[in-house]
Amino acid sequence: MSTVKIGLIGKPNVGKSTLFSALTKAPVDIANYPFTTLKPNVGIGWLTAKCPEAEIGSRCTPREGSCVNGTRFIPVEIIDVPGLIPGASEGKGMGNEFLDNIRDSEAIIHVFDASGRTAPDGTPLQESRDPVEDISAIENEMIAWMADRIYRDWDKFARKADASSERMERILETKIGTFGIKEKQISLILTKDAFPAKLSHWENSHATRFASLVFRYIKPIIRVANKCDAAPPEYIEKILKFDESIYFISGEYELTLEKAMGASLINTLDMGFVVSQKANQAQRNALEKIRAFLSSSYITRMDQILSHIVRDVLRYVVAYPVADEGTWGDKKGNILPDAFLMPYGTTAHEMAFRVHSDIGEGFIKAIDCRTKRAIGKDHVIEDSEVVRIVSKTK
Ligand SMILES: Nc1nc2c(ncn2[C@@H]2O[C@H](COP(=O)(O)OP(=O)(O)OP(=O)(O)O)[C@@H](O)[C@H]2O)c(=O)[nH]1
Ligand SMILES: [Mg+2]
Repeated sequence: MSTVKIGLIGKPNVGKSTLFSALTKAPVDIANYPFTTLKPNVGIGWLTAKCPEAEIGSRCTPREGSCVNGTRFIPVEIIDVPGLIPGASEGKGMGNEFLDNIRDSEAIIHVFDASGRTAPDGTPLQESRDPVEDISAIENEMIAWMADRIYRDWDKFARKADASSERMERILETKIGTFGIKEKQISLILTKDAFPAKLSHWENSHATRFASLVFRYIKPIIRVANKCDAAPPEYIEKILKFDESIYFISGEYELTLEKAMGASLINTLDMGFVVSQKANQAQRNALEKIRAFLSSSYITRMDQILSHIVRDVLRYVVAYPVADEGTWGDKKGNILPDAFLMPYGTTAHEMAFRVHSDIGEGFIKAIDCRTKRAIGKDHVIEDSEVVRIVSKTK
């Protein structure tokens, strides 16, 4: 099944794996030295959505993910890679080969250390330094990595391409389709700057410009300031001044809460958690400190960041295909078995293809299960829609 993929990148030792572990609940190596992660970690994080089960008065039976107290957990793939350092494109640190593992990620979370306690190569520091200093350098490494992949073997490719009668965006798609970039998206990028009409006239600088536009318009980079629990207020201000859209978090506190939840010391990850009688005084104090910190107005919880990326930045909606508009179940009686993540703009007909290619080909109409009215093939599926597809195929 197709899942949304999100890559986690950043300097070494900034807390990428801590965040990965908290998002996916997977145990991975976390340590206070650079290059703890040597190979990418792939796991599943969970996007939450309000399940429509209450409207039908039955409990749902998800095929994938789960549903807890009316909150549906929908899988999203998260990929944690080793740390990047300035000069990685020239082979410094662990180089940038490992970034090929996040080639088809739709968005990138750039984690940096808000406490400023790590050197550009990730070495822990006693004295702190300006936390915004490395942000652009790391993002330039991402651009250099993609530009290098685009411009690799360019001459041969460009000569062949210029001799063919195909549209430029279609030809470019054959070269950079591995980044998950579609022809339409390439067209958009080509309108954003002046690129030579002949591919053989492209220089390395054009590939670099193209790559930087990919990160601006197609694969957005979301900046996340981690270790805020250890960051002085003046650093938080400095970061906000640099970019007010940055999210502030504490991966360590999030992970501690996850562990407390796993040990049944708290009943929920929400800030209204109740601490169990099992917790000793030290655990109680730690949990209260975390509650106070994560309740600060400038802090965002990690699940909110994930939701923001998938829903607001990538503009996905969640829709529920069912076989029966009365029960909202499938043919076997499973209630709301699937929660599809689909880009906003997906039509009922496209949704039918997502269910099964036969269902798409035999499409007759769809039914909005709330109103029980028929909807046509071009109807754009809205968030939380429950849809029955009527198709010629049985
Ligand atoms: N104070 C504080 N420390 C944190 C936080 N998140 C992670 N750390 C610590 O930072 C260190 C590095 O964490 P990792 O998750 O291994 O960092 P990484 O970015 O994956 O590092 P590499 O794999 O080496 O690139 C560990 O000692 C973590 O415990 C946080 O939110 N606050
Ligand atoms: Mg790591």
